[in-house]
Amino acid sequence: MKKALLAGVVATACAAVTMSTAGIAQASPPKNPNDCPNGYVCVWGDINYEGRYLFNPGTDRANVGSFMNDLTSSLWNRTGSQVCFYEHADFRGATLAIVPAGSWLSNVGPAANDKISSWRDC
Ligand SMILES: [Ca+2]
Repeated sequence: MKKALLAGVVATACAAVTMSTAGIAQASPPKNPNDCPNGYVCVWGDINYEGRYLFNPGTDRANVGSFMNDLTSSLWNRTGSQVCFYEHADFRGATLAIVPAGSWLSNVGPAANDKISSWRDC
C-alpha cells in the first residue's frame, strides 16, 4: 500500500518536470489564436504578440496603413527571406529592425517601438 502511494508521488514529480521543461522551451514562436500564417510577416501593436495586429502575405509591404502605422511593438517574420523594417513608407527612413527568415521579436525595443511603417526582404 505504501509502495503504491510512493509510485504515485514519483509519477506526479515526473509530470511536473515535464511541464517545467515545456515552459522553458519558450524560445518557440507564439502559438495562439492570432497565430501568424506560414509565408506571412505579422506585426502586433503590443509586445509579446498582443493587441492589434496585421498579418501580411509575402515579404513586402510598402505601407502598413493607418491601422498599424507607427504602432508595431512585436513581430514575426514567417517568410523564407530576411526582412528589414523601415521607419517610413516605401522603405524609407531608418532601418529599424533586420529579422532573419523565420525569426521573431517579442519586443522590437525602444529604438524601433511604434515607428515601423514598411518592410521588405533585404
Ligand atoms: Ca513610421
